[in-house]
Amino acid sequence: MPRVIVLATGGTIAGRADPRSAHGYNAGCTSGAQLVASVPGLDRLAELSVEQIANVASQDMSEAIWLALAVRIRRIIECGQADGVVITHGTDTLEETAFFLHNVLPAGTPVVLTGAMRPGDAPDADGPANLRAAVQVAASPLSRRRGVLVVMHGAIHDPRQVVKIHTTAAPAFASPGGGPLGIVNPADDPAAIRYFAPDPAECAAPFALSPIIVPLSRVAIVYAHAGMDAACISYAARDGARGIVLAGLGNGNAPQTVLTALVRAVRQSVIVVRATRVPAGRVDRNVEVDDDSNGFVAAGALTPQKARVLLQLLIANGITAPDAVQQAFNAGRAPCDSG
Ligand code: DAS
Repeated sequence: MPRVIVLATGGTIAGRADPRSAHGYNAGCTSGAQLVASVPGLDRLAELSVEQIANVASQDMSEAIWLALAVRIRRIIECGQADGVVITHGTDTLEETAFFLHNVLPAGTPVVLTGAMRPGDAPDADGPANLRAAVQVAASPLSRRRGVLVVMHGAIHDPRQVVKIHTTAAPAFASPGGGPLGIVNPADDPAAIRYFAPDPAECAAPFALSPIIVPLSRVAIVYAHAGMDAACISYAARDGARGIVLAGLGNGNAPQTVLTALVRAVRQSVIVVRATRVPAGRVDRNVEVDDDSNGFVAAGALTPQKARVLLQLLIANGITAPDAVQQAFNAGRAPCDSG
């Protein structure tokens, strides 16, 4: 039987209803062991063990918990303690944790994050099905060399693509850039998982963990809107931000006064990355903004929240030259020689 270690961190999947309202609940109430015990037949999929890393609602997820997960999973991989890992997690920051781990873990052992949009004691609880699917994916040889994955509502997602797209619906996650990597329990084969494409042959050189100390360098996200002024750029720079990610309009745009303030920040050695508030599509260099002369980086397909994580990791690893930073954003992960 494949060996799967479940690392529990809290979230709605471990939540319990609260009578304060019809849909009220509290995240992070039950343990990972209780979660695993509550899903019938899980022990027929894999030899399971459970560890409680944290028990928080993921709006309270921290860089310290990220590092604890990364260190523990690195050890699981290096010591061959499991064939796959499942992380149960709140849904609010699940995509950011997945993206962080995607950048600091080697790709050989499947690491699957999952959560739930309904607490465990809700009549329409989705956690048990999500946890079962996550164990299936983590235990499958088809998932090897695919590294970190997100499994929610029967879909297998790439951490670089997946985003939470709905505040309450059960199918709350999607990959607008190109769809999921695969599906779990397809109708024609309920016991199977199916990937739509062969595993990537990309370099699996993650960032080194050793230079990463928490808290990571401050990287601010500035949300663009019609009529915005440049005050928030000045605040961020004055607040000690090493990087500023613009959640820009359209193709990563902003009013000219804001772009001028961002150029001033670049001159103060702040790294500026143009991302977008638009839910789908890429931000590429030199379309409406002259990145070459402004010294900006284009986020490519990364959302602002993931661009922030990648920039923090680049800074932690001393990769701050604009060309090297842009190379990492073009790949959506650590440059190949950064491990
Ligand atoms: N607040 C949410 C969180 O813990 C609850 C959830 O959906 O998991 O991220």
